[in-house]
Amino acid sequence: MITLHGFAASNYYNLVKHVLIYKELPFEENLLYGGSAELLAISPAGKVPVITTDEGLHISESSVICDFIEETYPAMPLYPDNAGERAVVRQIMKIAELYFELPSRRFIPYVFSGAEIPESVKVEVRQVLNRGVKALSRLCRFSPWIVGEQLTMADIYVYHVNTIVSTFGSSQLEWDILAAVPGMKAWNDAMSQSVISQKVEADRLANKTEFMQKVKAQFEAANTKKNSL
Ligand SMILES: N[C@@H](CCC(=O)N[C@@H](CS)C(=O)NCC(=O)O)C(=O)O
Repeated sequence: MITLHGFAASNYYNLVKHVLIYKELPFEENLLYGGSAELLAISPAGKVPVITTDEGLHISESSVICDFIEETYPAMPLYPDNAGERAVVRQIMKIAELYFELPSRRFIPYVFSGAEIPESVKVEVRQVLNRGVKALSRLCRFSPWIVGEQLTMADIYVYHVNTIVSTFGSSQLEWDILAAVPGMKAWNDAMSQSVISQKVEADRLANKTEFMQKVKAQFEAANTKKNSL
């Protein structure tokens, strides 16, 4: 049975969990946070999620895990048969990661520490997000799924990317970023209604308080260290 390591407040963890549930694969969850020695032993970059396979192989990086799951468990496919169409799905996932997820994440340390976000950072993040908005507007169809009639890995991936875009990007820039991509907002709302999304969201909420305590402890430890230098 696959073991999924990480914590439910992580959107990267949740997208892999969503894929596992969608494919009806049995898996167990192992609660691990960033910075732990146990995580570093199985994740080269010390990031979650990580999965441990039946053979005892540890795999990190969410998009790599998604590909591994698809290749190993091809039933209930999440990629199209056609190689060109598969490339479009992966292109959307990559663009969402580079131009939606990562710029929005730039705000996280400021939000968690309560520090003011410098205007220069906001300008830079807005520029990158704008690129993402334009690229995704050109690529996504939302009819009804991102690439058309088949629900694909891109639907699951972008849906969980969007939690970070809304929570950090939109709120800090006072810009409804999802609404800037034609069709995305309605599709995102539909995705959020699925039984799987609701289960993943319930688990995320259940983990939120403990996760925030960990974050607070990390910031306090960093401040103590800074003050003692
Ligand atoms: N590129 C990685 C990013 C994963 C990532 O950033 N995970 C965060 C949680 S959402 C993490 O592990 N943070 C802990 C840390 O940075 O120490 C992926 O796609 O899996």
